[in-house]
Amino acid sequence: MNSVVVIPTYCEAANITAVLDGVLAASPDSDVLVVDDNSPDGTAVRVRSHPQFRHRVHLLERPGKAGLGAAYRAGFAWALDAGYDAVVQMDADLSHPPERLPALLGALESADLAIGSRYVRGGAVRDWPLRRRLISWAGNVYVRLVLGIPVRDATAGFKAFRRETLSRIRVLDSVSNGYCFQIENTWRACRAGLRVSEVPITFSDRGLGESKMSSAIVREALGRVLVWRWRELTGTSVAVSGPAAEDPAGQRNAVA
Ligand SMILES: Nc1nc2c(ncn2[C@@H]2O[C@H](COP(=O)(O)OP(=O)(O)O)[C@@H](O)[C@H]2O)c(=O)[nH]1
Ligand SMILES: [Mg+2]
Repeated sequence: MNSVVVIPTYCEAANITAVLDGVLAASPDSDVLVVDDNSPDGTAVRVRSHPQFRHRVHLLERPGKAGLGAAYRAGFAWALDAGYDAVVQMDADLSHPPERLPALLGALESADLAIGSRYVRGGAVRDWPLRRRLISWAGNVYVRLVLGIPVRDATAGFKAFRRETLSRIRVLDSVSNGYCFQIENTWRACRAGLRVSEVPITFSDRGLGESKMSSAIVREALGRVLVWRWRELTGTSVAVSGPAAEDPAGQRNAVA
């Protein structure tokens, strides 16, 4: 399967070269797309100066910081247009281990969505401060209780999708701006009856730079999860409403 690893960046100049090198070495058949929101620290300059730029490394530049969900939607649209069979999403801060890419992509042979999971047997979280561990743990308990999905790591950001999965869950039609983009897609995949597999990973605290996590991002996730469940219970859910168009152009029209 030809695959692309989509990496959203905002001020990751200190990490991006190491991440690119790690991905290219760990997954020799994968390309990379960096989606940069005009980072003032020159992240895009580092990407352009990578020896594999325009070969295996590509760059999508956006005018300003518009959130993780928006960056991924743009990156996924690019990947679908380019015809990749599998699309991986991954953070730029060295939290997600590139050496687990083969396991994640391999899982797609028998799954539609493979999640790099911290909370299955063999998975772990390394160096995260107690506050972040608690937010992540509580977030997962909340999502499992409210949405009732059988996924241990519903907030994970290291995932591989078959291209048909992105169409089936209508990913370009998703609404989340912040990190609840992760929850939204996992929920959509579960509700679409797709095969979801969790692959253990060790998650590490970011290499360098600062987290973009904020209370607004947490509030968005708490609120949206409740609204999604409410709509499901009242029969007004828009999670996955029938078979989706296979072509990305059709999807984009649905969003416009
Ligand atoms: N393009 C883009 N990337 C973002 C934005 N917000 C966060 N990111 C990236 O999303 C990934 C996860 O963000 P991070 O700050 O590490 O979140 P944390 O791990 O939850 O603390 C990193 O690669 C960030 O650079 C954004 O608004 N736009
Ligand atoms: Mg991070």
